[in-house]
Amino acid sequence: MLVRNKNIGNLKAGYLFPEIAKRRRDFLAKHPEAKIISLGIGNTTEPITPHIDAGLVEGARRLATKEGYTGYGDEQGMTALRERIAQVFYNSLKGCRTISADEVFISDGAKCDIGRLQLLFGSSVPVAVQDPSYPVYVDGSVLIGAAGPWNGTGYEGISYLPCNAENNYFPDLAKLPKNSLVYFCSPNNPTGAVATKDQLTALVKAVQESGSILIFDAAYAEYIRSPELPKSIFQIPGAETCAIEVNSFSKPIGFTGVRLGWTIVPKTLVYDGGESVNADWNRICTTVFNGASNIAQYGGLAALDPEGLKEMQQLTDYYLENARLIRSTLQNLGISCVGGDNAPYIWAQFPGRTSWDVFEKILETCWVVTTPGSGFGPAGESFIRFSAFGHREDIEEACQRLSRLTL
Ligand code: PGU
Repeated sequence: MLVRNKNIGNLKAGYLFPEIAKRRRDFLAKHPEAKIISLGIGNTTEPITPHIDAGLVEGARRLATKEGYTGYGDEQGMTALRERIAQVFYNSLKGCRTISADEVFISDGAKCDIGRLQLLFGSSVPVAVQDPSYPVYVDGSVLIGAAGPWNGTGYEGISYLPCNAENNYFPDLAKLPKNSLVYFCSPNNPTGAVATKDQLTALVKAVQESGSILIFDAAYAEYIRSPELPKSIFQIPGAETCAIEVNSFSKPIGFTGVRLGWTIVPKTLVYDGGESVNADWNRICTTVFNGASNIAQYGGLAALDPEGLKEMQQLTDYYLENARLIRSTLQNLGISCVGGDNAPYIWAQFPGRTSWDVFEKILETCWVVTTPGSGFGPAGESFIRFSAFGHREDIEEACQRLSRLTL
């Protein structure tokens, strides 16, 4: 018989969000009367806005015409979309290094690209992550064999860089391992913290000095409202020689189900031997990816029109208002929390309690699903993440229920 890939066996448990969905199902089986509200997975809830929807519809309609039909497209994405992303999200940003269209690779989402990016570095690269962090960085590293097995407190081969109230949710950069792959997410999932220009400048310097490469996840960049906070790592000088940026249309325009993202790999980024990372990424994309859906890409193009950008702003404002409501409810209860002002997540601390214990308590007494902080890494223990994605009336109802929470 064929033996199992031992890397899969090294994963300690199921992926976090299906595990939460299972607990919700188990609770509902016992309490079928419960009207559960989810502030758990960061899944968008509001309809796609009219101008962007028209772009999708037009993309689909084209396919039904002889002139407009297209089959496989370029694996890297439509040139017009690559150009537009470079222009709108980078070249019009203050202090951003100029990004050219051939440094933009269109994808079916940031999660998928984070998984594929690991093919660039293989199984022997040391990995550093913010702790807590989006689970795909660590679980993906285990799957490719760069990390694992679990040693009781973390996976072998992963440097967990704690981010907590003591360090203002920014890690101690002296702990970066040499020649490693460093994952960094800002605005952060799960803490909602956003790194300042000075912090990102220090990060880029530390990554350069340690001979490492940074994978910067900017999936929530469009939630930044404070103008002095960088939206892209390429606003930091030097990032073009040490960083890759992954990004997505999921959270700014509700394309979580449509699936569209992009990755920036600068042509100035090289390995130790001088080989081009951009050329290798092109090779990987052309080999194990066949391009994002052409319909989705027309939707993406519409999102980058002035009208689409206005809709993007309105949609992200809506979720940020949800975040404000949740945060003030928690603060009124005396719960210490961060995030929610430039990010759609609130990170709340419950000292002396385990995350799963608090998760169960909130589910049982408020019928609200959350995400246990320990699912994002060892430093997440005793925290709960509240997601601001939800219909306003559900958020208001959840806040009312949470305001009666006693622990
Ligand atoms: N990057 C970060 C930091 C994310 O939080 C998420 C989604 C993604 C990437 C995925 O982006 P796509 O472009 O849609 O692939 N995080 C959500 C959803 C859970 C999941 O497993 O992706 C969350 O609740 O954390």
